Amino acid sequence: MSDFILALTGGIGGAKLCLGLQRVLAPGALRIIVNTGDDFEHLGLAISPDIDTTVYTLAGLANCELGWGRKDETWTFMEVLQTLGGPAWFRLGDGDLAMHIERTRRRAAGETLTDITADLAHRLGVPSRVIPMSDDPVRTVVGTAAGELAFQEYFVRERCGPAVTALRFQGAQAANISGAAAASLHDASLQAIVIAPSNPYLSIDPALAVPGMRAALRARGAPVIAVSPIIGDSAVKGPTAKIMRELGLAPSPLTVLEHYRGLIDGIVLDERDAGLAKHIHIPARVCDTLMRSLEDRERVARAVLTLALELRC
Ligand code: FO1
Repeated sequence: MSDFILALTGGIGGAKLCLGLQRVLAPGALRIIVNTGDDFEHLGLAISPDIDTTVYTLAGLANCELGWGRKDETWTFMEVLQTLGGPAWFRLGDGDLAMHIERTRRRAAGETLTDITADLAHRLGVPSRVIPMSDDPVRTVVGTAAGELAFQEYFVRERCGPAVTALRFQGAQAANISGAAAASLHDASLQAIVIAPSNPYLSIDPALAVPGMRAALRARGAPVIAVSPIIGDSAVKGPTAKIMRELGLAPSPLTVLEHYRGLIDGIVLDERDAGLAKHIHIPARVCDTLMRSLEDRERVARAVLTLALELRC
């Protein structure tokens, strides 16, 4: 059995770090547990946005401008759908559509999301294991003053506009950790766990809401390291800081640290927040965490791995 690192991730911010880890680690030495709280059924298709963002990023196929979907995409399907009066608020590119159709076909034939994801990732040349957090449906539901919205209605259709009053993860209590995720978390070759700089409330909490996940993350005593998705009082991308304010939380890496209290052993902060290190009660490492280039992603990955090594000594 070979040593490996396990990452817990959601959308594009987390996928960038996973790519950095994949590039600096030996082939096959990265496994990734991915949020499925964003999954939904649309046009009769099983859509798993965070799984696909992770797979496309690790396969070198991601659309970097959009932050989701495939690069060099064409949009004939959407154009025709719109002409025919179909729902056009959630855009499915022509190439991306094949992913959803194939996943839906295999789900209907009885395959698990875990097996489908592993096979599709392998076929697209991904050397890391991409693992759904659960094979059971868990759906993030966003509470707003005007009532509850399904996650993609809030995120895409309403463009994160409504103020968030609450979040819940429908189905989580009845869900099981996927077999592959549980096996990885209990594997003696697990060296460290990385909580990627994904939205803690939208992307990481759905996985933490699955019964047994928190205990499983601590099961082998491997160091758990988070990378802050907040720099100063802003998120690099997405609504993390906005949601924190709406939930009455100060957007700060210290709030993220507090959120993960009892779960993490170390944190990687951005160099702009170096002054906060003295307020932090666990080992912290500081680096430039902005990940624009491949070199940036490798740099953050190395910072995480260095901290993991220090924590293991
Ligand atoms: N995000 C958008 O902002 N607009 C879209 O039309 C959209 C379509 C889409 C299709 C497939 C897919 O896998 C992801 C897609 N996303 C889209 C991104 C996605 O909804 C969110 O970024 C994630 O759920 C949050 O991590």
